[in-house]
Amino acid sequence: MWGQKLERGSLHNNAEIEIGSDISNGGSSMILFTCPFGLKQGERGEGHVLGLSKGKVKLGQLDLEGALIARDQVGIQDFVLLDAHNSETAFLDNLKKRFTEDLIYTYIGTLLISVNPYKELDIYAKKQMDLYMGVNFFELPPHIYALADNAYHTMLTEANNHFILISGESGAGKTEASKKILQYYAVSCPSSTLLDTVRDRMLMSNPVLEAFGNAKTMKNDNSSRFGKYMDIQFDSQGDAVGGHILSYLLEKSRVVHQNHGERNFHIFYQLVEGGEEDLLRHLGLEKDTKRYSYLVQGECSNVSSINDKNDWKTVKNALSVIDFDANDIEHLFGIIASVLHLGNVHFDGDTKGYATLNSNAALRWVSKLLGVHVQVLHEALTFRKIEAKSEEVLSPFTVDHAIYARDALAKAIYGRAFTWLVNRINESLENKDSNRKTVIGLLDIYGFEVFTVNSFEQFCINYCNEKLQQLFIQLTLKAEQEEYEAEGIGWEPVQFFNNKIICDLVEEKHRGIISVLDEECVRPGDATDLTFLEKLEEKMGNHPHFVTHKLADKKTRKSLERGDFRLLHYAGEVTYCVVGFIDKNNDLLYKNIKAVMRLSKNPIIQQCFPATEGDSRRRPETVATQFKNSLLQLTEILTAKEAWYVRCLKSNDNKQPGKFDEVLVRHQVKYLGLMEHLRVRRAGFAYRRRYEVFLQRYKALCPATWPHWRGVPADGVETLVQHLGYQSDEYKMGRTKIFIRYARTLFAIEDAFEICKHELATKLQAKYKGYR
Ligand code: AOV
Ligand code: MG
Repeated sequence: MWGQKLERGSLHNNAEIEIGSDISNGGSSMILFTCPFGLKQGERGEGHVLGLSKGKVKLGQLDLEGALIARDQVGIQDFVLLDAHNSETAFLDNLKKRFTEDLIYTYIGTLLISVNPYKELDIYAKKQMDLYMGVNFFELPPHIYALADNAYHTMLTEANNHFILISGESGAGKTEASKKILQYYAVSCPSSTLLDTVRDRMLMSNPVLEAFGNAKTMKNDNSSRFGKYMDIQFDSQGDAVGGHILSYLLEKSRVVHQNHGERNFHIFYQLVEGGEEDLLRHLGLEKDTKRYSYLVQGECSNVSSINDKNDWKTVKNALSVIDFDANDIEHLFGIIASVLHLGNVHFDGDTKGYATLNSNAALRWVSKLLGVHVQVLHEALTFRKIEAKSEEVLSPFTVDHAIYARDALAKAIYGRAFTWLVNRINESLENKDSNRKTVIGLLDIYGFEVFTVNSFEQFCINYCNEKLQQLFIQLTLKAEQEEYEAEGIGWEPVQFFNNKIICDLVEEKHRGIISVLDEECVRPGDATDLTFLEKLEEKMGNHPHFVTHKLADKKTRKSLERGDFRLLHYAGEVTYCVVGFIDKNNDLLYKNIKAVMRLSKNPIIQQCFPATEGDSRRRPETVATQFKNSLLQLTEILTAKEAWYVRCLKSNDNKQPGKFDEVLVRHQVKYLGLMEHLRVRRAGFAYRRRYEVFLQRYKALCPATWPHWRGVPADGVETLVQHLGYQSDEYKMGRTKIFIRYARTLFAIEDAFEICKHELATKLQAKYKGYR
């Protein structure tokens, strides 16, 4: 019955509609309908119906397999169906119209657009999950669950790997989207008691990683300060059986410095505000965030949208689900507290300007919590060990140097503890069973961000976003169009802005910004942030996406300082201040400080500073180069999988519920390339399969191709689709593949296939009934 369009009235006005099985009212604000949800048993109704779904419905004299689903009729649910498809204004009107009715999701084919509502919507309950489970993509109103479900079922039928790329700028809703998807899998997939543990752990890994890796920024009260890629592993029955997380470049500098209006990582406030008295006493902490230098710089420890006390309880509970015992927890929080105490270690200058400790109390706590001797620690923070010939000489630090060493240690401890935590979570999610598994990968990274002052961290984050935009372009705009050409399908190319030029500017070997930075980092002598800038000016001088004070024309020059460089990113201009680039890229920790940490009695610190480290004479890779390589690996991981996209849009800059800032949204629609994507989608084909594969799957639907087709597969496919009555605009025959234009055509054939399979099975059962 799928695809039969029952027009308003064709339900026989006043027909009896009886909800047969346990189909509940969708109950959500996004399903606006006159029929038939919302009707109680025996009530009369009428309506506009487009599709059929699970369950049984009795309609007048008709018995239908499936519930009738009325679609929400606010705007257009899929931009592919938008009449004025070339008009950006029409595109925005549609988004806005839907957003105003709390319909935050809209499709472009199978790509999901999500507009951040900045308010809780009642669309994520269990009943909505049930509603979307196993339903064809376009039968229900757009939803993140529909995308999650479709990826899941495709993975099961095709037995291959998938990933969901969630992108959008800071505060657009990526992390929320990724949580919804994870919850969907955890709640909706089949379960067994054993697997329930894995699922709980997967769900609980979120609050833990958010506590340690998210923080309030000017853009987002819960901003991800690390990149996260999570594989959810499924067995062949579709059970979620395990997971694995890869984390990318944590913004460690936040541990020791926060800009005005921003906070340190959530966990510090949670511990201080929420920690039990005994625990705090044990850690030497006072219940007052203002007491800690590392927590007060942003002058905003309290945030109205955040309840640190409650979050503390959630995190503690989550840690226990992930299998942390009391010892682990003691050691982990010992580390967190030690960082706070370290921040309170202050130095004075003696008569020669050398650093001396102005009080020992904070240092004693650090020493106690990390299990290193206080004197050894003291020496490591105020002296540098220099190896001269066979001798070791102690050279005293100036106050600035000592502060630098202290902060470097705090960052190293926190950063390494974070990595340890991710590894530990991975151990608890590991599926030891070697059965064949397929995965769905979820990518949730830090979004593009522009602050008043942008530094090395924003440079890395925005570069990462360039890379993901490039991947999106590669997979959807470039590869798609190239395939039509290769297959000889008549095609009018769609023009788009390719940001490869910016990726190259940043990452190209020997020529890109990262290479120039690395060279300055190893150059002996007088390399500084400013000489780095000069080198950039020499090399990038006339690049269309690069400008500095010196290179700019008169008008632009006014907006640039001497120590700035500006990149014209795909998502807009960002001015970076070079101060700190060399230092942050080197990320050095003095050798003797490392040596001290290796003596630690805290077992987590022991793992974070292994004895083997530092033996190698090779210079460690710089931060930017490591990051670049990890993104390269990520791209490889992703391109080996089938892609799904969630594009998150920020509705306004003030986190205001229900406000749709048209200028802001238009800008995002533009730079994300959504109009170009729509053009390719509309002119293109939703589905393609190699002739052999297509024929093999559907041959039972046509007598001429069943059970064997004795000819060229392409001819078999042609015969098959002719038999099915495909119209000429519905498909095209390429060199090696059939291209099907509409997803609904595909769904119809899939449904027919299911019925056919069922009938065959029934026939076979009937035939062999007597033989059992
Ligand atoms: P992000 O992950 O894209 O930013 P988040 O997912 O953290 O952004 O979303 C920011 C805030 O917007 C959340 O804390 C919620 O208050 C709100 N929000 C987002 N999505 C929804 C939704 N579907 N329903 C209700 N509220 C929502 V960043 O990590 O900063 O790049 O770096
Ligand atoms: Mg996030």
